Amino acid sequence: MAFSDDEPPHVALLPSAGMGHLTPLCQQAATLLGNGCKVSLIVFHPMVSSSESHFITTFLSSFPSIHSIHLNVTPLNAPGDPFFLQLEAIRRSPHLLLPLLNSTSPPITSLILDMTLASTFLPVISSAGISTYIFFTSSAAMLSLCAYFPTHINARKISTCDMEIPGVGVIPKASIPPLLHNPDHLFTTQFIENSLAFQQASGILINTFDDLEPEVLMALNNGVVVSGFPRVIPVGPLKQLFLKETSALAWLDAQPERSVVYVSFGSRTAMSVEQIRELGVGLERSGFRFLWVIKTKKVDKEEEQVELEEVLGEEFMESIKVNGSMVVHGWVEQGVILKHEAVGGFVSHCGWNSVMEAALYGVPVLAWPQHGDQKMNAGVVKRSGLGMWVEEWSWGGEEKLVKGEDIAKRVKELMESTAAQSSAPGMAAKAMNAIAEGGSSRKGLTEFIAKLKV
Ligand code: UDP
Ligand code: G50
Repeated sequence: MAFSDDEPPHVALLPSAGMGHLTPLCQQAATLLGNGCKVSLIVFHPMVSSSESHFITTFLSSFPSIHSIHLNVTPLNAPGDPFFLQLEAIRRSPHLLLPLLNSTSPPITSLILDMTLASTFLPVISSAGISTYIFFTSSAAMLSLCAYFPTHINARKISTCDMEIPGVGVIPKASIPPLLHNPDHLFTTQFIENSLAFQQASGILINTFDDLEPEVLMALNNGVVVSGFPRVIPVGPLKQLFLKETSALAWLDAQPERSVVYVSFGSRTAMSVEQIRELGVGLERSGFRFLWVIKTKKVDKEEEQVELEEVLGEEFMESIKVNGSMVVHGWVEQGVILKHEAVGGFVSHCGWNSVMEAALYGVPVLAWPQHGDQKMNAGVVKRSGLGMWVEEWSWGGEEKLVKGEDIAKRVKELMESTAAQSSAPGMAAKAMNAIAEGGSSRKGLTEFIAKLKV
């Protein structure tokens, strides 16, 4: 993009903890750089997982003109989810960031802020005369829930019933992120504070596109969900970064087209050992070859990695060899896998980035949400035709075990259903249109960048 005067806008991006937040903010950073902006990335230390530190190192070396601003946060010495603790530590550090922003040259004119940091950072940054945009890393469906939640709580006083979002519809209680059922939980308090802070933002960028969530985006932007809500700018699907060789690539190359089921539950979801075993039984019984990424630890830095044999048993490991499938313990470059023509289905926890990657590459999804916002995202998968969702399957640490037989039946359905197999590639075509010249997401991005100059 050409700018009217000499200086391009200088945009800083502020991601939150976890790959699900880091990935889209860095993808957005790369896109802004490619469109002529000067870009700075704020990087917090120490990081929670090795995936995050490895990702940042690779990202910064791939884009040497992106300037990084390092910020040391004081880790909280408390028990609990390490990602939430890191989030809390970051939320407490706007006063450390401000002097760094003020000392950059050329000065930072705009900041793109992860939604989970809105309420503590937005007032401080805005008071310094920097225009602030929110980046919402989940679905527009989840954004509508977030936007309407303070009104819902005020009207009802409790958050334990179904929720009717104006212009969107009724969200069953079971789909509301479990922590939000407790109005006194810190997560809920922050969720409400962040939602209210969005009102002060210059706009909200989101990794989705018009054809994937048309009604919700319209309701948000017509002021039906919350009147006077800032403009929501869909910019997805985001640009995929370093699509390089992975350990599974040679194996995938040897598989027939659309024959493989890819199975992954994201960067931070560890299932119970019993459920992992049952999933193994199901995948085997489906009769399809599978590429299964297993996580046995929430944080990959933790010591005492369990051996896969210990979890799955020697017999199962042996049968994988016979069946010709592949199991990876740890990390794969997911974009490479979903892009590969051998992959014909994706059993996914529905972290929003994974859903968008499936949409981009036209891989039908069998949604098996596990935590947080994932049921809201699974709803998008089902409504849009990107895939299917068995709503009664267990989630959120429920004791209920989903049996292998049931899993096998659904995997077969996913791989053999003509509807699923044709509708997902259709969605990929719409995704590509959205980011092509003249497409809805491309227009949104262009308008956003033009405003950065004003
Ligand atoms: N990811 C990956 N390899 C893995 C697991 C995850 O490349 O083994 C990437 C995935 O492609 C996505 C991000 O990490 O871009 C995870 O974000 P998502 O929102 O899907 O789920 P989360 O991990 O936050 O639950
Ligand atoms: C992770 C999680 C639970 C959860 C969510 C997660 C979301 C996303 C939206 O991403 O709902 C969101 C989260 C926090 C916030 C504002 C918006 O303060 O484990 O519900």
